[in-house]
Amino acid sequence: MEQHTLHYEILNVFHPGETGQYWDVDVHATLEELQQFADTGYLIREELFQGEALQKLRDALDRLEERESEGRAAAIASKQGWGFIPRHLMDKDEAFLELLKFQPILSIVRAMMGPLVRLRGLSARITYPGDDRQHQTPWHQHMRVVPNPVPPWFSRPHCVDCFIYLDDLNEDTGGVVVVPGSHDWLDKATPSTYEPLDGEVEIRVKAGGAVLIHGNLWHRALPTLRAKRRMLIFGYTPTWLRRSPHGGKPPEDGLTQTFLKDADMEERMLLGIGGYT
Ligand SMILES: O=C(O)CCC(=O)C(=O)O
Ligand SMILES: [Fe+2]
Repeated sequence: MEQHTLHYEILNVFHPGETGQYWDVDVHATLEELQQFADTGYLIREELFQGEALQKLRDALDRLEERESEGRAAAIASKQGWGFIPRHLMDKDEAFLELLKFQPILSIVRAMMGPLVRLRGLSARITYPGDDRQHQTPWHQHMRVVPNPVPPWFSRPHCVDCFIYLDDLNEDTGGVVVVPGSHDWLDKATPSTYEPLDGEVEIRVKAGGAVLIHGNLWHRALPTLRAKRRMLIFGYTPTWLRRSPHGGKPPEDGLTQTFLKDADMEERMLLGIGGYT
């Protein structure tokens, strides 16, 4: 993997020399790949997790699925829906908390949005095979706050969402479909359908592969027809955006609470504390 180093300085900090003024980011991508990500709104990473690392994530998610079996039962019972979406994963298993600073993702996030970023959420999506396309998603985007018309000083929300697939995407599990460039369409809403759109691209990666998207890229997940499909969704935004509204409050005795007691400035920032003045 070709890498390059980015040097950032945060201007006008209160105390020159303070931690967080200078950042060196070893970016796990080429300049061409970053440009392509900016233009199309997505970037594919094959084999991000392999062997034991992949198995560890699968095991952690399988354990969580067992513990939250009521959510699973409800998802299987519903004939139409997105599937089972467990939330707040970093509070629920060390295997997920360990990914807080996973550089192959975080370095790209920082190359696209600057060094001051936070985790918006880490959730999973598990879909189960069933007749009649029971688990699929309509076209959607993730930052649903854009007004029409767009006023001159509107803060356009940027977000990098990283989909990590723990099973192969294929005919049986269902690929993910995107419309390249649609993250820049600020004056249009996604149609609330499951139908193909002009210019769409279907992406299939093998287990352990990832797809990074701008949070407002138009996308949909194809139906899971014949085999269970597991994936993780990491979302990162600038530090000054709020966490995802989905899934309610994190568990009070979650792992991140203990972790925060000894966390350094960067870790606190990634978990949503500080990072701006
Ligand atoms: O399952 C996928 O491939 C994408 C899921 C998705 O878009 C979502 O949960 O927001
Ligand atoms: Fe989505």
